[in-house]
Amino acid sequence: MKAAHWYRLSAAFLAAYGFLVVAHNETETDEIQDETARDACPLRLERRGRCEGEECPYQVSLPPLTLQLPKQFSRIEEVVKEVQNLKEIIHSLRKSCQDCKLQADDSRDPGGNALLLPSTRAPELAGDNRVEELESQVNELSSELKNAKEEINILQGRLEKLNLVNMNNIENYVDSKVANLTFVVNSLDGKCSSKCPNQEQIQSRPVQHLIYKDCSDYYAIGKRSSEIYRVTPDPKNSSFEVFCDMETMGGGWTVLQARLDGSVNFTRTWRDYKAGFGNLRREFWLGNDKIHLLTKSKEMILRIDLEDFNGVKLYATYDQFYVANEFLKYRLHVGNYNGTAGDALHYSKHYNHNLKFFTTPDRDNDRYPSGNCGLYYSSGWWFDACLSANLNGKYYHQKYKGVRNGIFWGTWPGISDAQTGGYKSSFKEAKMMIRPKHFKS
Ligand SMILES: [Ca+2]
Repeated sequence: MKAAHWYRLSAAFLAAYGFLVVAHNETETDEIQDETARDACPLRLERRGRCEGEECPYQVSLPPLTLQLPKQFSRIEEVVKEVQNLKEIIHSLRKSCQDCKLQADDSRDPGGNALLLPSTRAPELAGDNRVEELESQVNELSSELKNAKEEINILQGRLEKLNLVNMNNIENYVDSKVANLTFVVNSLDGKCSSKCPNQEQIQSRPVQHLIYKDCSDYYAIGKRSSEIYRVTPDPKNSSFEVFCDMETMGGGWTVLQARLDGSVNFTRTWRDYKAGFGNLRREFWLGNDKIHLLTKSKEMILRIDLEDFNGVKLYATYDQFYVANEFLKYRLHVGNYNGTAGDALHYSKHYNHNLKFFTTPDRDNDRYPSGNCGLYYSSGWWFDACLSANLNGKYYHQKYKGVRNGIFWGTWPGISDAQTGGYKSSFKEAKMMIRPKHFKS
């Protein structure tokens, strides 16, 4: 608007100026030139031509005029051109728009009847309808998008939940299935269908044909001396020797671990704990693979016997005991506690050895993120983060100082009490053994 205003103003002024110049050029000059007078007064009145009676032609000469024009002045021509161009564009657009409308009407009505409608408002109405149609389509699309977004959110939530089904959950599942199957197999043990051989046939069989799965089978055939026996808990795997305790609490116990005198080092590798080490008549760890086979073969209970250096003897039993295979890192499953030594395997929410993996100084499967409990406590055990029990700790012949890496049972009477000089108590003897849950002595 400003540019247009300037243009109009300037054009009017130029026109006036141009006229003056032209008039001046066409004028014949027959007056007397008086240079000094012209210099003295820039505004001059002169007579031009001849007088007719008293009437004479005169002319006024004005001084040269200088006007400051705005800078945009030089762009006026450009602007005018642009305006012209824009006008043409608008015109062509208007035309094409009209064509468009006609085409649209044509396409909607192949007969071209729309063009023949008497009302001149028809194309406009059609346009309005079209807009409404488009609007409703857009609304539809946006609601569909909203639904899609909600679905994406739901799916995202499900995906997050699925992520929680990690290896631990799968292992839990497999373990529980194995435990269930073990229970079913055990309950079927000894139960025969009508096709089974009768008792006479069984009794007439030579004794060497029987498979002794664990010490309770030897007890069942009358063995009463605590000794080394050969067992075959799983016919698909080779047999191996175990020490049987035929005296404690009715006998029939297969011993898994024994500490007596510190003659065997229990700070061992994964391989050692897997295969077993020590002397079956003295101190030893039977071996995780063997423990797995024994506990898989029948539903087992666990008994732990402890004796401290004051001669106090206490015990703990668990009504279920199962150790998973190596693939599942020999995970521990223990049932309900009973006994006198206290339930150190389920000490608290934060110290719970049940369902923990086996850890050795060279294999960290514990729940302590900043290090290896097995390395710190010199042992192979089902560490949590880290322990309330550790029967494979170092054997100390007396009270000791420093890291509590000795044989430990956290619920032992007075074990957590402050000792003079920071001394820690240890155990004189420890023993772990198993027997079938449905053992009959
Ligand atoms: Ca760790």
